Amino acid sequence: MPDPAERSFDAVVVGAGFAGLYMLHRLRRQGMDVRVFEAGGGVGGTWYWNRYPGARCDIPSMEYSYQFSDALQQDWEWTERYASQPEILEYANHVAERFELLPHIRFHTRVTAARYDESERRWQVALDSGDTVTARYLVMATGCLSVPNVPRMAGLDPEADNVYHTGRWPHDGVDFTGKRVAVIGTGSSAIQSLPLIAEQAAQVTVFQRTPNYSVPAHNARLDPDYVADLKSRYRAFRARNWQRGFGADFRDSDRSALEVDEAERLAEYEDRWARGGLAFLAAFNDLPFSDAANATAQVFIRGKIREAVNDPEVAARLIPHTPVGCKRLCVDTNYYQTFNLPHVRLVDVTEEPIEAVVAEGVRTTADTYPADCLVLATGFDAMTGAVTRIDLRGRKGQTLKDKWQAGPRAYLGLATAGFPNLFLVTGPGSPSVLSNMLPSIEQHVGWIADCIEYMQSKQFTAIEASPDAEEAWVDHVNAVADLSIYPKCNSWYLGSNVEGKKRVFMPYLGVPPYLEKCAEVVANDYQGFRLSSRG
Ligand code: N01
Repeated sequence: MPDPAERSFDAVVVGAGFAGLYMLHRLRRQGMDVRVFEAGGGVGGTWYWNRYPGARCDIPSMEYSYQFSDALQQDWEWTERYASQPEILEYANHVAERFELLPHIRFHTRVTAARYDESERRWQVALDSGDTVTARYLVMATGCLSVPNVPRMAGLDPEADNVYHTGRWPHDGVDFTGKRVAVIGTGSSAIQSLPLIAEQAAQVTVFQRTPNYSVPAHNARLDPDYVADLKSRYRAFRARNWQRGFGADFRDSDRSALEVDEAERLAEYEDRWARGGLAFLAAFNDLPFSDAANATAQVFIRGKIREAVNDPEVAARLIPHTPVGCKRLCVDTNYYQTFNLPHVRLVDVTEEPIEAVVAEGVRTTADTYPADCLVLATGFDAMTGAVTRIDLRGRKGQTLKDKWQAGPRAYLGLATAGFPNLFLVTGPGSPSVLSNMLPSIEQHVGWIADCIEYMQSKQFTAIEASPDAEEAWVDHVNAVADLSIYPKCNSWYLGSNVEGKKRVFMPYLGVPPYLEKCAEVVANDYQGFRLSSRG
């Protein structure tokens, strides 16, 4: 990168997923010189990497898209109720081309380190190519679920040709025909991919550590009349829904599960089961907060698992004993039914822990299960992994990894004290994964872009979250989480899926109060932030 103009930017954005693309678009529209660095070979972020069979979104496609351009909203045609990974990736590529973003993105380039230069008030950003660039602002658009969690297992070589992590799936697919496949993990990625892997494979052994609740997707082609109707009022429809967290499909209830009689409660659960999707969780307003209310949903889904799975012993192993929604609820097509197939078996690793991956397959304390290939559906170092793996150093050389050792600390999930001019898109402490990600990304990017515009108009050169505001916000995030069921089981929301990671609830529960707080901060001249113009 010899050209000096290629070394100095107004802003550097890390990641070319939906957050990075829109950040680039917004800042360019504000006349800024921006460069995006992306480790992958194309745009799309999570949808670029997660190409496993059956990968699709669990938010209805009509609400999983940008709202910033009416023309884009009207032009783009989704084909299914839940969009498949290839279609979402096509959409990301379309956006990148349509808004002429590609020339400003450098692919196959990983940001390895970044250091805040206090005298210059600029970030020095190191790339794996060996180059260093500088920028006034550094935006981490690195995604909440982007760093694969690879389990530590004796004999496991994650780079081996016959080992596939769902979050790093080969671009030309994997042919499992006639193969014996071991699948480790039973989260959303396994639940989506297992039925399709089982269609091809000669034998599948699923290694389960914790069972998960899953509701049917009932995916289908979109009815053109339904699409036309929505599009005729799309802007208002989306504007209203994005403030409700998960959108219209969720159909939030204002009733407690405990204030209705059993017949009414069952009818509600049956109706939501029949319609499918995450809306099951919104059947009653106290499912995320009351153990007793949540227990009614648990009993209902356990009954559905027993109905779906022929062998009662297998069904018993597949039945979770955690609150519904405490781990992210899964959405499936024939997941439980797949265990009725004669060539699919379930191994509970709490009964017989995995000892090693061996040449013949997977060895547990009880047996060796033959396998020609291994699917690691073991999830991600969620919410913080992508940020802390970069050697980020703020004021006085403090590293973010050290600062977040005891759990992430961020003000509104947007910024973190000690790291001026660094912004996080959907960082810890924002609703992010507990909302429809696309509108949340748009809200964060809009907030950051407006903030930068404000700084420029007032000739400020640095903005930093104040430690007091940050501490108060982190306390509030934890206090709200403690009122809910979320801390009651181990999940990636708490980082407890990753060995050695501090157990702290990371997202913020509550989209409407979050939006209000963000607006209030701006209305009060960036309350809780320190802005300065020295330098
Ligand atoms: O990851 P996960 P995922 N030995 O962490 C198990 C989104 N997503 O990729 O629960 C044995 O949920 C682990 O066990 P445990 C969505 O938000 C969305 O499936 O930690 N097992 C668990 O069963 C989702 O929630 C979509 O005890 C081990 C599994 O691996 C998130 O991404 C589709 C293990 C990991 O499940 C992550 O989903 C896909 C070990 N050492 C993903 N280590 C949709 O939109 C881990 N496990 C529908």
